Amino acid sequence: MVIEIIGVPMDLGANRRGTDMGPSAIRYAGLSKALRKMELEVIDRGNIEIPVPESIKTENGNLHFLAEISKACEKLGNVVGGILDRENFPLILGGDHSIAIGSIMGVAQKIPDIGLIWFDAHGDFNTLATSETGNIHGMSLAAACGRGCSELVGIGGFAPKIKEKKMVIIGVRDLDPEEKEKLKRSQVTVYSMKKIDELGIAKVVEEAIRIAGRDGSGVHVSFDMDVVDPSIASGVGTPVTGGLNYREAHLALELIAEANILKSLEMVEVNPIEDKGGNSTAKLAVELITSALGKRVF
Ligand code: Z70
Ligand code: MN
Ligand code: MN
Ligand code: MN
Repeated sequence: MVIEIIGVPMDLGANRRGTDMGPSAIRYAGLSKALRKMELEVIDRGNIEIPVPESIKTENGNLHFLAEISKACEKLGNVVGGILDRENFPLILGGDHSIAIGSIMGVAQKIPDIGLIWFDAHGDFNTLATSETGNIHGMSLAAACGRGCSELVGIGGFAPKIKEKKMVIIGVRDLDPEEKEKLKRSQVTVYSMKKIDELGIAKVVEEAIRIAGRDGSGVHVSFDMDVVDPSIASGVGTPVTGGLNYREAHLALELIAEANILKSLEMVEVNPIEDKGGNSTAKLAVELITSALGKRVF
């Protein structure tokens, strides 16, 4: 398998700087070397060009940096589509989670009926009407469902990108009040941390694979590093206590690898500025990527 890496140094969708350095941090943590050690062929396509926030003069007041994010997502979607056309595997490095709109555009364009497994402490299910921040990284899953403003929803010229019935969120523990109600009324399947405590991560992931992977069309995994507990992943934009532990995070991705359903993967929200342990969060991201791509102990 040929892995094509594409970095998206995006922080326009979040309220603090630093996730723009995520792709560098993950590369610096030894990503290519780790993948080549697994005998995977790696092509690094560099980064999508993203404007620097301080250089943007007129900013959309309600949806922060809407025009810039939409444009970047469209570009990313086309790059991801190209990777799939070459029958290679897209590995997308974020960047804040707004980039998922672009990743999903690319994958859904090429693989109709793709499923989605979304690891996150958050729901990212806001729209302008429910968001308390105006930050687009809190709206990207909703946009993929066809919910929200037309600029985001219509990226790539089609909507919804994926049917809600084939979407699963794992690890949620921080939802805004209206976001929660909207998610409850949707057809997205949500496994909160409470559910993981009750059922165990293996059972949860097994169910997620069944739901998102039904019909055999494969899944895109969007992995927000803040799903992992901040005690081992401090370098994220929005840490929330009570997340996945080290083995739960690995096992989840190991089970997905074993199921042979993964069509593309993105790792987002690594913020090396916030990291309390050197570059430890990016190092963990590299490890998790190797698990998702089939690294086996035994
Ligand atoms: C909040 C919002 C969010 C990630 C924070 C936070 C959303 N619900 N997403 N960090 N990855 O602003 O909408
Ligand atoms: Mn997120
Ligand atoms: Mn999050
Ligand atoms: Mn909030």
